[in-house]
Amino acid sequence: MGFLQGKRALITGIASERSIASGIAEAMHREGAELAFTYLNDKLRPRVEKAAAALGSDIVLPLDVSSDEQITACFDQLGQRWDGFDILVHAIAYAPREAIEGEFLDGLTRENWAIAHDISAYSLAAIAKAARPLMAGRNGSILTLSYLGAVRALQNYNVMGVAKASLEATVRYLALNLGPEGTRVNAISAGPIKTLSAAGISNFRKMLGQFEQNAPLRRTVTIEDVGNTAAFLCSDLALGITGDVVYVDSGYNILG
Ligand code: 0WD
Repeated sequence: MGFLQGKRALITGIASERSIASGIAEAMHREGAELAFTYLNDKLRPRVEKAAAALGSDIVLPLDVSSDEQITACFDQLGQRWDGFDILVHAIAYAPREAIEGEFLDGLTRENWAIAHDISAYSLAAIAKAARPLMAGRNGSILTLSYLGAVRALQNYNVMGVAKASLEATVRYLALNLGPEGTRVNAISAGPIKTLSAAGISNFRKMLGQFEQNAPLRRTVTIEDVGNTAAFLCSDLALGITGDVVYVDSGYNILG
């Protein structure tokens, strides 16, 4: 029997089969969780429906986190299928491309800053708030994805690093707020993985090579590595862990 048997999980952020969210969904399914999915727009819908069907799910809901109406509607609709659920996976981030190439100040505008923080950090708190009534009192677990640029100044990551710092702080405040009702909130800080989002970061290939040569484990991480840690963190094996950022990065973050 899998260690997520009897758990229900809502997975956001699938854009392709290479998405980190796809690796997470796969691992959670393997461990026995029942899944539901969201998709960003009509273009991505068929892909997410296909992924859902392959993992035995027919709950596929629209969710663009820039829309308050869609956030409300998503959890209303989920509540019609499930009287409650246990796991919420937030694998969503976005910054305008000109903000994540070149130097920090090159792409700095009030608008780029606002968009990066809105989609990449505020959205976690917003969906946690909307999910709260369905998740309370059942050892629930909320999980988001961060990156080392939250705590180190990394070339090109720019405003996304600032948004990830906000995301990690949001994890701590949500953990404090939701802990008394049994809901845990954590982040995985993943090493670089070639996904659609990552392709938008300039010099990403160079970064991957540099990572592989220097990380203590001398290898890049996979969506399976992240998926397995995500499944553990959202299971009752991790009931003592909340407000934390767990690094799944071949040890890269310990380097001086
Ligand atoms: O190296 C990497 N790939 C790392 C990614 C290292 C460490 C962390 N992460 C994070 C990302 O910052 C993100 O938070 O992992 C999370 C998932 O990213 P991913 O799997 O690398 O990227 P991708 O497969 O592109 O999925 C992210 C998805 C979007 O994809 P596109 O390519 O269409 O932007 O986030 C979704 C969308 O599906 N997304 C939204 N969902 C709802 N509402 C929105 C939105 N407004 N914007 C983007």
